[in-house]
Amino acid sequence: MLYPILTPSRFVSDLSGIWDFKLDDGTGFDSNWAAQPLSNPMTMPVPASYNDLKDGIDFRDHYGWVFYQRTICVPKVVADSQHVILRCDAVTQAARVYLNGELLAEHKGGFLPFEVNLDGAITGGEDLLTIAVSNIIDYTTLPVGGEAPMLSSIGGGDSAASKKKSNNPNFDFFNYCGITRPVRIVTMPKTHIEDVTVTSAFAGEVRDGETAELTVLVEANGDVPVQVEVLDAAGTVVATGTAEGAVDKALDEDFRQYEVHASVPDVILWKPLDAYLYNIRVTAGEDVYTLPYGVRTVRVQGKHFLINEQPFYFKGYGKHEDTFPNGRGINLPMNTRDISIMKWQGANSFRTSHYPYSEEMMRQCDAEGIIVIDETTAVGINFDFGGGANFGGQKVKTFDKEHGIQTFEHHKEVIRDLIRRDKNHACVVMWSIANEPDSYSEGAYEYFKPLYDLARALDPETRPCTIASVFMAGGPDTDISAKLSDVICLNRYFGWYAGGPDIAGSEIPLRKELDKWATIDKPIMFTEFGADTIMGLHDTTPVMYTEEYQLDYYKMHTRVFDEYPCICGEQVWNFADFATSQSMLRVQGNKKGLFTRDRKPKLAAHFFRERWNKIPEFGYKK
Ligand code: GCB
Repeated sequence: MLYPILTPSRFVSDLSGIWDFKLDDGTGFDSNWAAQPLSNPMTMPVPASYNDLKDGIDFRDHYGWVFYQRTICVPKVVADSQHVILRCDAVTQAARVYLNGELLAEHKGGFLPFEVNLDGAITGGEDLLTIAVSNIIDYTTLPVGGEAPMLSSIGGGDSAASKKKSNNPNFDFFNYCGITRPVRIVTMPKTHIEDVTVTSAFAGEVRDGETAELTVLVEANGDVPVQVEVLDAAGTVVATGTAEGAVDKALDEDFRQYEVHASVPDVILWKPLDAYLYNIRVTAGEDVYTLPYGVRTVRVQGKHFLINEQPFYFKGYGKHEDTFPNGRGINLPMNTRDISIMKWQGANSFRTSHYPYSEEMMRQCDAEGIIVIDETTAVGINFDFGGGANFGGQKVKTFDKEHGIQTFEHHKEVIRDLIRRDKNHACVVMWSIANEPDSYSEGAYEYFKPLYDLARALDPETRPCTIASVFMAGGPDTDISAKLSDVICLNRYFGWYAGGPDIAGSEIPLRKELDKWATIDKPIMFTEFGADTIMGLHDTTPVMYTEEYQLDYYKMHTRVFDEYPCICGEQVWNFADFATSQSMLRVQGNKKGLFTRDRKPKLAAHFFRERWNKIPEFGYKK
């Protein structure tokens, strides 16, 4: 799916601003709120999560639907001559989109874009746009949750509050919701480019100065002449190509697919922390679309993760899109700051734990040379966490046909939509199919094998695939990662959830597990390891939660990593402190950040700054 941009043939109108807003009191759909202006609405910014923007727990933890509303106008002359869509970048967790009271589209899943066709629905006057948003998570949604009566876990008995419905996330981040990323009206010619896919190949060696052979697949909804120009960073056309009619590989019968080849001489490769982007300008009939594109290769060989055929070492973090008061709402200044902090620290990568991040962040990582492991929304596929997914104290197995997880079909959709959105990004080097699923129980292989197959089949670059494997998965004998993942990604908490506060003692099981993984011929990396640390808490004896404990914890781990040639990277948990549901284990959120939520460094941040600035991007492990 194409990112919405202005081009000589496309116009974009950003609907960011203050919208009318109302929490559903249970009558929103029956009384058809979408058909008329909301009565007594609140004000609400779009894009943002709504949760932290008004006071009171009932607002923050509202369960169910909310309604956003505003008017839109598209001049009749435009609506008559152009194809008009509404482009929603992310509405969390589900959306129903209405124009003048008529339901035009529904979308499930809170972190990927969708388009609503407005052709024929625009009146040319003022049109009432309503987006109803649900925050409900259950065993069919990704992320996974359950419904819970409040207070049930602390013996609320039959008090009135205990009967109140609430979300019970089976994951460790606050269920921020709303219209979290931009909503735009986009116009384009009626016969237009629907999608562009670019891949590159090398006849000779993969290095600067060689010729890169680009293949550009263009999907359009009609028979049109298709041309491609490749522009270098200075804007000079360095290669061109023309399609010889549509090829018979259309994804959909209404669409044609065109294949264009262009040879880029004296190529400048895209490299980690040294990005170089070409612009691919596609012209299909009257429509023009320009895509930034970095030329680089990625593959796994033995125990190495190769970028441009050189062994890369991941230095970085698991992150969250989490700031105050935006919640998960897009925060462009903070994204910019985060990338600056990563570079200050000598990091080169992060994982989009635990959902796809904004397209603006992905484009910025392309431009800044930050390496990204791109994760789906599949978090919580593990009933051993209990979360909301286990009901009534009854033990249910994750893949139990009747009562277990029912996410498979949606999981496929998410993989399809994620790859369709992010396939052209140079920054994306690996797909993470899920975070900490139950990868060690009966049914896990049958659930995951088709999903890996799907990702590999859909990705034109066939990037490596992985899951971030949970502690309980044990080693290669029990964890399906060993069979399915191209890179073994370990989330491990030796010295925190297991073995804390005995850091020295925790080194023994850490090494034991690594010894087992080292026997298989695959690269291994840590995608999570960390310790909760309250900024400003210090002690001469490093006890848990102090900055000294976090530092010692990381010193022990990194010393061990340096002794294992098979380890190709370390991504700490977490870049910064972040909001979670309330619980006895969380002090106003998860405090495992190297930085506080407002991005001030803890002691360990300085340790990693020293370490990572000494570790080269390539060739660290021989
Ligand atoms: C994990 C999860 C992550 C949590 C983290 C923690 O294993 O993947 O979402 O936030 O542990 O801090 O407990």
